[in-house]
Amino acid sequence: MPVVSAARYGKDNVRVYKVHRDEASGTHTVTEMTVCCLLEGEIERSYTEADNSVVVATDSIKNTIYIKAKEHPVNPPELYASLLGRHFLDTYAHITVANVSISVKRWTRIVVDGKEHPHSFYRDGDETRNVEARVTRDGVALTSGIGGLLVLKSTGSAFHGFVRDEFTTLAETWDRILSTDIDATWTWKTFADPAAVADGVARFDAAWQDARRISLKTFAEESSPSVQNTMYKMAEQILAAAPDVASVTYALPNKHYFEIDLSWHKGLKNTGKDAEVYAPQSGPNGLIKVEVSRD
Ligand code: AZA
Repeated sequence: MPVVSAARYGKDNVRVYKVHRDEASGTHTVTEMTVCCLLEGEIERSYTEADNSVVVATDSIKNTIYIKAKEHPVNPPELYASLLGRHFLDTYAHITVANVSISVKRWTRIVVDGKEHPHSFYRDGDETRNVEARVTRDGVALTSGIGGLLVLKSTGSAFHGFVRDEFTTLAETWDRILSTDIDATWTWKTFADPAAVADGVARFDAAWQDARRISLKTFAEESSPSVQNTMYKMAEQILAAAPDVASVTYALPNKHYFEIDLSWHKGLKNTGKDAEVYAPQSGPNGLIKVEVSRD
């Protein structure tokens, strides 16, 4: 006899923009985010018996995302995700879990003649600030993160001493290009409820800024012996900076730039210390992941 062993449903890709207008200064602050909200609970019979009486329509879930964005601040996204998720538990007795994912885009204020413009912004790269909230009546589990932060260093990276056997063609290198798309997450110790999330809410922006600063500074300044070691050094610094964070993950693609041997053309020197023109690769790429926790 088949059983529904796991089920969740809701609305994905709900795009939301909110403006805050500071009356005194006339300065606007804007937030653009994409929200996914998936519910779990006593909903099996909607799948097995076509009983829609247990279904909060995904259209209603979308409407709720807008209404809660109007009623509450959307910053930090950790708090908005917690309040939004809790609404479904408070409103529908048969819903036991609300999974809320938020991805915030970057609208950075334009500086004109050295002065910050009050209401004009530019899209500052593909980087996003991300939140995953799993809200139950027992607590709020939150994971925050950074995605799509594309970085490159043209030297200061090496990779040698790896296994050499009959499968190996890769040459050891003491100086290579290193490029990756930073995807980092940090998981918070569980909060009792949204009020506990709101209490000390400044921790979320602080951790995001610390994680971003640590990732960029370590990437730039460290003489990297491998992606593995560099990402570990980033993770341990985030754990040190954010005491309420229980674990940190990184997933870093190694975006390869290959040397091109041009010696066939008039003896052009373009390898080793003479390399200047490289071929950026789309794939295959290395993919290195880690989770670092407090012991
Ligand atoms: N880690 C690196 O930093 N570079 C690599 C790897 C690896 O595991 N494999 N090939 N190149």
